[in-house]
Amino acid sequence: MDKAISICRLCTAGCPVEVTIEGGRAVKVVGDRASDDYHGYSCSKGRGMPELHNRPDRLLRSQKRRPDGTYEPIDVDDAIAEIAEKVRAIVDEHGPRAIGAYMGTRVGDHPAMGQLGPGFMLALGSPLRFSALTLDQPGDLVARAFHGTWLGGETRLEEADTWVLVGTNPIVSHQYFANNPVGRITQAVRNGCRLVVIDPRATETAKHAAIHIQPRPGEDVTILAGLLALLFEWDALDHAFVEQNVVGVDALRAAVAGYTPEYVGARADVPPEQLIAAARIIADAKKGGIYCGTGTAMSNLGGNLAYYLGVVMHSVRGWWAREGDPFLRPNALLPTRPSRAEPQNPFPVAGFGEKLRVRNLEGGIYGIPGAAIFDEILTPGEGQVRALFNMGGNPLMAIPETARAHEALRSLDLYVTTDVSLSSNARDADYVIAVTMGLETPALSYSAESLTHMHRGMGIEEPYAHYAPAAVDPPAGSQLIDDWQLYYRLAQRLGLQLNVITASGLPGAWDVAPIVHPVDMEHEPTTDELFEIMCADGRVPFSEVKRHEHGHVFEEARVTVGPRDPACDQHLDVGSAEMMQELTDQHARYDAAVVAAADVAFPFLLIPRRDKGFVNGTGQLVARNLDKRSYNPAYLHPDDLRALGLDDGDLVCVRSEHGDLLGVVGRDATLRRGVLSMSHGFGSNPEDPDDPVGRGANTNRLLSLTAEYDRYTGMPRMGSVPVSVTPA
Ligand SMILES: Nc1nc2c(c(=O)[nH]1)N[C@H]1C(S)=C(S)[C@@H](COP(=O)(O)OP(=O)(O)OC[C@H]3O[C@@H](n4cnc5c(=O)[nH]c(N)nc54)[C@H](O)[C@@H]3O)O[C@H]1N2
Ligand SMILES: Nc1nc2c(c(=O)[nH]1)N[C@H]1C(S)=C(S)[C@@H](COP(=O)(O)OP(=O)(O)OC[C@H]3O[C@@H](n4cnc5c(=O)[nH]c(N)nc54)[C@H](O)[C@@H]3O)O[C@H]1N2
Ligand code: SF4
Ligand SMILES: [Mo]
Repeated sequence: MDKAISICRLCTAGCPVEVTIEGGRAVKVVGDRASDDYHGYSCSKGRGMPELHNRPDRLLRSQKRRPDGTYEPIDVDDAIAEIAEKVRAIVDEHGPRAIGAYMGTRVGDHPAMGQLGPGFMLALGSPLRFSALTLDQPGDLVARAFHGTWLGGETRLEEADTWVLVGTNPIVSHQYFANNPVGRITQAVRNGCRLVVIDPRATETAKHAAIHIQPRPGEDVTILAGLLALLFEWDALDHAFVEQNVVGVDALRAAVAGYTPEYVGARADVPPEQLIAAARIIADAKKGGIYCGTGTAMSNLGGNLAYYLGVVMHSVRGWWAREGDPFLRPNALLPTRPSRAEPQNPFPVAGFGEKLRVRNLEGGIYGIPGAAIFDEILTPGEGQVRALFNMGGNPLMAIPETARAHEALRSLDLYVTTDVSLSSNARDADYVIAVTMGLETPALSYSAESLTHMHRGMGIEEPYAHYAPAAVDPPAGSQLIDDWQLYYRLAQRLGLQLNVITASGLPGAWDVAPIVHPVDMEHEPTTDELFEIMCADGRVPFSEVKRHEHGHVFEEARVTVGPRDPACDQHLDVGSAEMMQELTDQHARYDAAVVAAADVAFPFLLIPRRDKGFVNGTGQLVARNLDKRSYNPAYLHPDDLRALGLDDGDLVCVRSEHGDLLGVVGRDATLRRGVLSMSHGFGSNPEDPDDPVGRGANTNRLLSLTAEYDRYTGMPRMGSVPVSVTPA
């Protein structure tokens, strides 16, 4: 029995793990106790990696679709040769824009893939990299565009007097406080930090809250505006900070004025005293923070305004890190960013990206709207997308309107995906390239760092870095490649030059000149050689990182927030005209009678949640989760179950205005009544019969891409969706 150290890459927490190996296969995974920064932390998903790697339906060879829809194994280099020929023919006839890519979450598994996948599209000359981020929390970036950026970054949880968590459950999701959220939150609370949690469910995180507001879903803007209104009423602004760094205060004061505790209480269905008590905690906190999550984003068309009010709260309370404070997320493998106690102006959200052919959408700081992908495929005319590369995502199931997704994917001249099983999504592909899984490839704590700009939860708070060689061999008899090798070999055949880009800013925000390193296109590099290039401009030499088997916090790479540049004349904007208009409109549009009428036909509100046992659609059929199930229950409050005459495990039909699904009921006493809480990424390929117990149900069948959507990112309503529930 051997042991090896590796990194779990199932989520962006990237926990170091100790793998027990028998006969070349992983048999046990636990958190690595010798780790500097994680101290042995891991979660049940990470510990389930052996089962995932050794899954009985593991794809051992690449597959090609036959005309009758079945698949036959194909040698991977033959597959790549055929794909290259098809790409060449499509580009020759229709130009590079006819080739699209969809960037999903599994790109993060393999840092080299994060470089060479997008690099392939860049080299091809196609701008159409549809991004899963635009169906996630694009509001986080959009909000910072409207607000501007505090170059000093934020405060550490451990130093905060309060933290406000809106529609996020980090103890399960790890999207914030990633290196052991439960331990860090427990300790912070013990040290006097008072959490305010806003969530229709009494989550694992809410259990640690001083105040848990359990509102009607979809009212985060209402509640945040209400909290800000109280701060104005009590004059609880950090005047010194505001004076020097902030503009737009009067506009903000005017726009939130109508959000009184009584109004908020009635609209969000929460006790006004609770709102006042939460505002008290915020008003008293000298240091603090606020994070929103997918609950907020899904229910608010991506969450632009809610996330905006979040950063606004930081600014009016002066909660940002000050000169002399630690600079969080300083990077270790990549170059760092400016770290001064000063504001940087708002920057453009869009207006510079690829124009899409549908719904007036366009690329922006958030990337290319994933919500446009099916229309770009199905709409004939110049620029029509005819080939799609799926880079680690699940376009069939993760995007609303599954029937249309299926139609679009199957209509393509060429659909190529990488996968580790013949998943529901893979069953729409012409070529399924069988790839290695995490423990079978070298690991590097790179992905979270490279995503620092994309979401406030990304990046590693400490100057921490970790490299680990492959821990186990690929399964016996398999022919697998790393995801990045597909794009490298395609580029080779097409005569394209790929590059590694180690520093890149956001247009208009961080105009960091890209540092471009050409990749040797003659001799295929190893993954380690690519890592070497990717770390070339980092703060800690790759060779140094490699010396620390268990990962390491590099003290020499620590950064302290520096003084304000005396010449700084920039500001943060808490009163963006566009955001204030939206705030006023949302107040004016609200009509209690309309809400009550909607409740009659569709008495429940569907909301999203993350499952402890799965990461989106990964791991469904390997049910090593806590309940030994491979489906996503349709969770309801026990009183709602009783009223509907339903019990745990019953089959139900869930209907919305846009579609229906067959689901399995789950009992959840932590829910607010009247909500149906379900996770996504489950379900069958539309060609197959529904299998609610075996494969779960796809909530994206209940949603519409066009009924209501954000004008920038195209993100539709994906939470707080009116539905009915009836026994099936
Ligand atoms: N175990 C696990 N971890 C994951 C994932 C996973 O699938 N499983 N997915 C990963 C991904 S891709 C992401 S983006 C992150 C997401 O990370 P989070 O955003 O933290 O996701 P959740 O844990 O679902 O927390 C969302 C919370 O919002 C609540 N909610 C729903 N609707 C509303 C609403 O209208 N208002 C408010 N205030 N709350 C609402 C839900 O009850 C839920 O508790 O997690 C990542 N980590
Ligand atoms: N209704 C609804 N829809 C949502 C959300 C929601 O809350 N509700 N959340 C949204 C969010 S936040 C996100 S981030 C997206 C997620 O969107 P995606 O990234 O598109 O979806 P995933 O399910 O993470 O995709 C994982 C895919 O990778 C395959 N796979 C599994 N393991 C491996 C591996 O080791 N290597 C490779 N190459 N492939 C593998 C799986 O078969 C699957 O097809 O979904 C969004 N969609
Ligand atoms: S928190 Fe994320 S990275 Fe850590 S063990 Fe769990 S799934 Fe893996
Ligand atoms: Mo996500």
